[in-house]
Amino acid sequence: MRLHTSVGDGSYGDEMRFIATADWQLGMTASYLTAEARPRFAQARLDVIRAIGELAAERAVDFVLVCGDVFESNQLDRQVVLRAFDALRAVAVPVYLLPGNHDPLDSASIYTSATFRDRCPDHVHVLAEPGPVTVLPGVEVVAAPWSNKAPLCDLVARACADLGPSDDVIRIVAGHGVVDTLNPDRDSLAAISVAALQAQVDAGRIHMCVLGDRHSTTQVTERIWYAGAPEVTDRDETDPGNVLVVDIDTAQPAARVAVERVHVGRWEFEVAARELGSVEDVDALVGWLDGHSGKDRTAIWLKLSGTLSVRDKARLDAALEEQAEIFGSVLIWERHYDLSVVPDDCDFGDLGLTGFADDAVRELVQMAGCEPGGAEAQDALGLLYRLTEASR
Ligand SMILES: [Mn+2]
Repeated sequence: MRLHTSVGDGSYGDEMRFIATADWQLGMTASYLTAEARPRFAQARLDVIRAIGELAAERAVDFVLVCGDVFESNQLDRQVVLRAFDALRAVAVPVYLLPGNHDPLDSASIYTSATFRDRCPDHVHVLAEPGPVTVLPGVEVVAAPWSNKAPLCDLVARACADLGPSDDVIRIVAGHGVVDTLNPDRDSLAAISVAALQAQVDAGRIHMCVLGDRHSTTQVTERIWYAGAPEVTDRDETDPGNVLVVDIDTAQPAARVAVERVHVGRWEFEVAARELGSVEDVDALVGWLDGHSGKDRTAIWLKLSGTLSVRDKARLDAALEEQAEIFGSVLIWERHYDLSVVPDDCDFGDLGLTGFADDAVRELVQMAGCEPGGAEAQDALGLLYRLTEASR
């Protein structure tokens, strides 16, 4: 074991240290990003492995533990696996991979594919068997791998079932799945019982439990944590982009565990709700987008409501189209869209329309206030406005 002598007042002894992470979801596709941004986002998921390697060196950790969903699925191009291995070579310490619900150890597992078997670097290990495995002298990881997509029991409880006293060993549980205290479906057979796990902690049989599945870093109890995804995967995540650096006092593992969350992710997914009622509101939204840092690594979902004139809506559409070229993506979230376009007298009065075009505008203005067809008429007015303005 590599021992870390603490600095400061020396009130605790030597330590073992590891990085806890999960849910790398390598190979995931992101259809909501622009075509240009998608490969950059995929690359970011690999780059974060290198960032973890740098952090591992900086903090002199003993190993890296990845608690499930390393891969988005068991059916991925060999390119994803080969690139993952290339990135993993930048991690100088042993790396332990736990199969999760996306990458279970079933008959079609990516972990048993020819590419994986033939090309896996020597320092990368798959936690294929449930139960304890010695990762360092005096340190065990108690693994709870998924062997299929629909387990019929609490895999973590099962992996811990036969643990004896931990007199001379530090034990870290590696699991994946939803804990019962956070699961709306409490009757789910596979839910991880927090009470059962905490009882193992209280009995001193385990000293830390790291879980995957929840992509937001979450502390469940003092020693039960979801590491979270090191790079964001979904707009509903509250605290993604982190890994955990875990210190355990080797002399008194039951006495002290220190968990530090370290941000390593570079992408940001953001949801913004705006009520728009004037050109000033439109300009404020555009100004907010303009001032955003890291646009090329940011995806924005807009929840828009309110009422705009045709002219102001056209200004908004043009600005959002432009911003969408710069950001990873700028999307209007359809399910939360409640923006009405109400033609006012100024909208078309200045454009000098005559004849057929003028008739069309009058007809669309009438339709815009009615159902069905109101929304389509509003869109058509906006388009007509922008085309007319552009051709002037
Ligand atoms: Mn996951």
